Amino acid sequence: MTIQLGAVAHQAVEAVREAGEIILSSGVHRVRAKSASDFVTDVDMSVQSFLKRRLAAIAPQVQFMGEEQDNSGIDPDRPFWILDPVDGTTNLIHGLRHSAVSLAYAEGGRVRFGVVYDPFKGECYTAGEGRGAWLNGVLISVSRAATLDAALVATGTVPGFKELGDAAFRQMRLLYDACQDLRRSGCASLDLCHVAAGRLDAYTEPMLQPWDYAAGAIIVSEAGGMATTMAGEPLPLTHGSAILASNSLLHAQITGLLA
Ligand code: LIP
Repeated sequence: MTIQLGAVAHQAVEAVREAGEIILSSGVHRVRAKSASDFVTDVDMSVQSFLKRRLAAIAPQVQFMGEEQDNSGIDPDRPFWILDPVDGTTNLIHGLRHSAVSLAYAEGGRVRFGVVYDPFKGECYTAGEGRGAWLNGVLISVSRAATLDAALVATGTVPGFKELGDAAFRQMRLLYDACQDLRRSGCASLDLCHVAAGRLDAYTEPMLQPWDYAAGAIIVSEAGGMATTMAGEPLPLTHGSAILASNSLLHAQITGLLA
């Protein structure tokens, strides 16, 4: 391992918590549309700049991938951070108070550590490879729901990819007919953490980016769940993908339903 993960992870969690305070203390003053229904605010930029500086001081040899910058120079064969400074930007713009800071550390082609912090609820989710998943220092685990008719499932509507809208709503109808009910929060990283904590039984969305899911995926897997592509493969870290996360018991049932 390139870094002493324990010490670096502890400092990274502290930096992410401080970044969460920027979200709480800043109002949104500027909004820019990157594409239809995909926005960035001055708060996203402030959080990304803050964490880029702090992480460079903590581990200068580690590259930095952030949602709000050009990442074409990232060498995936060398360690890199993966940051979504404000996951749930549209929620933030509308004052919905359901957004998170999502940070992962990747080395050797896989995520080794992740932290997702919800500043509105004061809930900090962390996971290290082989070290379990934690919520505010308490071990968490996925639900035991074994059949779809007992499952509460979160979905996504891919607002930045309207061409995938028909596929998203087709998936939702199939899940709506098979499951107990659906939820759509607008914050993928918290949907993943809620699967890890057993509050949701699964989550799927037809297209997400690595910064949306990299941290949440290891938190799910360390909590006993699975977070994969729709084909059950590891999620890519250099480009976007459809995602399915579950408590493991439901994974094959959902991939079969949505095939
Ligand atoms: C959002 C995700 C959400 C997805 C949106 C967007 P952002 O992240 O959390 O699940 O449906 O399209 O990607 O853009 O707010 O960081």
